Amino acid sequence: MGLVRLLSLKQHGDTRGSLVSLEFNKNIPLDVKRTYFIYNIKPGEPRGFHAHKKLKQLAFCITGSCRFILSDGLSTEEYLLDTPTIGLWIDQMIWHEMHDMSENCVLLILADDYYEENDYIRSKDEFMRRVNGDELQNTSTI
Ligand code: T46
Repeated sequence: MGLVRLLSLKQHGDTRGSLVSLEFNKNIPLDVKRTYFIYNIKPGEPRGFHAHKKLKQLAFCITGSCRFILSDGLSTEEYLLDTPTIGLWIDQMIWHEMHDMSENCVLLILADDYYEENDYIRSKDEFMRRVNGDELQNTSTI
């Protein structure tokens, strides 16, 4: 399966504008415990550069655009998030980076757990060690 997994939401549009509704555990198949948004973007400043040990997240770009780079340690894929009706899944143990965020970019992130700094792997070396460690363990049990 590819690293880029998307969730498409229905847009209720009429002459007044557009509306998108998020219903947790309904059209959003995630047990959401926390949401946060990222805004006031300083142009050229990338963000992310970490993986989560357990946390699963879904990212929406409400306005503007943001290029996500995702890696599982073996392959790397990228996706330009620029439509408010499209959510990008950020699974556990996926190294993710946000680049080229437009100045008007607003990211809305849904997360299935509370903020816990211990869940972050902020060193790429440590991430690669853990991923390769898991790989070695998986091969040795075959
Ligand atoms: C992620 C990507 C997509 C909190 O106190 N509570 C929170 O819920 C969050 C998310 C962050 N913080 C604090 C921790 C840092 O002192 O806010 C500060 C900035 O966080 P960070 O440098 O991790 O921000 P990003 O944009 O690099 O990463 C964020 C999320 O932290 C992360 O979970 O997956 O967005």
